[in-house]
Amino acid sequence: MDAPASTSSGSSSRKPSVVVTIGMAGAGKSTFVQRINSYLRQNHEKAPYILNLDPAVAHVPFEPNIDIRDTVDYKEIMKQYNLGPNGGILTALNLFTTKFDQVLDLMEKRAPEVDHIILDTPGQIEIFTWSASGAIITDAVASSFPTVVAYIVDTPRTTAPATFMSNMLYACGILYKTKLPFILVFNKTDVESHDFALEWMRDFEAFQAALASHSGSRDAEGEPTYMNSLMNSMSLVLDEFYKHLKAVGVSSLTGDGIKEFFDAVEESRDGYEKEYLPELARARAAREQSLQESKEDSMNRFMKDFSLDQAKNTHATDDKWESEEENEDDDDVDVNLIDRSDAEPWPGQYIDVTRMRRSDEQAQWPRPT
Ligand SMILES: Nc1nc2c(ncn2[C@@H]2O[C@H](COP(=O)(O)OP(=O)(O)OP(=O)(O)O)[C@@H](O)[C@H]2O)c(=O)[nH]1
Ligand SMILES: [Mg+2]
Repeated sequence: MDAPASTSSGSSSRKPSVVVTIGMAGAGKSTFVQRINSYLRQNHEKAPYILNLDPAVAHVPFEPNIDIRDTVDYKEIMKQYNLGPNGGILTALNLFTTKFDQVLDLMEKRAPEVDHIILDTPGQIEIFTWSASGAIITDAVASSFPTVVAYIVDTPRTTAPATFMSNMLYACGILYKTKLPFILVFNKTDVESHDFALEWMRDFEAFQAALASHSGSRDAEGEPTYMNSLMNSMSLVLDEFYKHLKAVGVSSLTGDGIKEFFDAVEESRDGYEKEYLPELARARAAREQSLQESKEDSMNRFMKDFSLDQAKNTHATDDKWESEEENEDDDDVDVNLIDRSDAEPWPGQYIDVTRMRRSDEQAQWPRPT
C-alpha cells in the first residue's frame, strides 16, 4: 500500500486505472457503473474488477467482484447499535474499512488481469465524501493505483443556475479534499443535453447572464439581490476550478459518450503521475518530518525533566535504583509495561492529591523503602 503506484506504459507492468464513482443520490452512479462494465466487456479484452461499497442498496445492476453487503449487514448494525439508516450505513462502511487492507490485497492480486477497477459508492454522498472511512478507502486505492474520481451529475436536474452552482461547489469540495484527477460526468444526456453546462463552464459571463435572466435575481428597486451577487462572485471562483478538470456528457441508458469517458480516464493517468504522486510523496515526507520532530521534542522534554529531578533529589536515584541486579544490565534498554488496571496501587503510581480528602485511604501511598 505504501509503494508508489507505477504507471509505466509497458502493458505487462501497467497498473489498472481505478474509477471512483461519486455523486448525489439518484444521479445514476450504479447505472453508470453497469454501463461502463458492459462497455468494457464488449469493447475491451479485459473485464473490469468491480467493488460495491453501498451497504444499503437492494439491487445492483452488475455483478460486483467484492460486495460490502457480503461483509456487513447494515440493517443488523442499525438494530445492534440502535442507529438510524444513515448511521447504519456509515457504521457499516467504517467496519468494512477496518478490513480494507484485505480488499487491497485482493485488488493487487487481480491487478495483472484487469485494466480497470471500478468503485460504486453509497447513495448518500456525504457518507463517503465526508467520513474518515471514505477518505481512508480513497487514499488507500490512490496510493496503490492510478485513480480518478468520476463525479456523476444528474444533468436534467441541474439546469437551474443555482442548482448547477451548488452541485459544482460540492464537486469542488471533493476535488480539493481528494486532490485526485477529476472527471465531471454529465449523466442522462438522453433526457437533457449537457451543452448548457459546458457553455457555463467555458464562459462565466454566459453563466452570469443565465443567472440574471432567472427570476428573483433583482429586488424591488431593480438592484441585484444578495444571492445574485454571491453567485456572480462564486462563478468567478468556479472558473478557476473548471480549469482543473475534464467534463464529458454520457447517457448510462443508451451508452452515449462512454468512449469519451474512457479517453478522459486515460488522459487522467498523466495528471495522477505528474501531480498526485509528487503531492503524495511531499505529504508523506512532511508527515514523517513532523512525527520525527514531535518525537524529538518529547524526548528533549523528558530528558530535561529527568535531569531536573535528578538535580533536585539526588537521593531519589539511590532509593530506587541502587540494586545490584539492575546495575548489571545497565546497557539494555528495558521497557517494563505496567498494567494500570490492577486494583493494587503500585510504587511510584501517580495519585492526584488535589482531588483527595484527608480521610481517603489511598492518600497513604507507598513510599520508597
Ligand atoms: N434517462 C436516464 N435515466 C438514467 C440514466 N442513468 C440512470 N438513470 C436512472 O436514474 C435512476 C437512479 O439510477 P441509479 O443508478 O440507481 O442511481 P444511483 O446514483 O446509483 O442511486 P443511489 O445509489 O441510490 O444514490 C434510475 O431510475 C435509473 O434508471 C440515464 O443515463 N438516462
Ligand atoms: Mg447506486
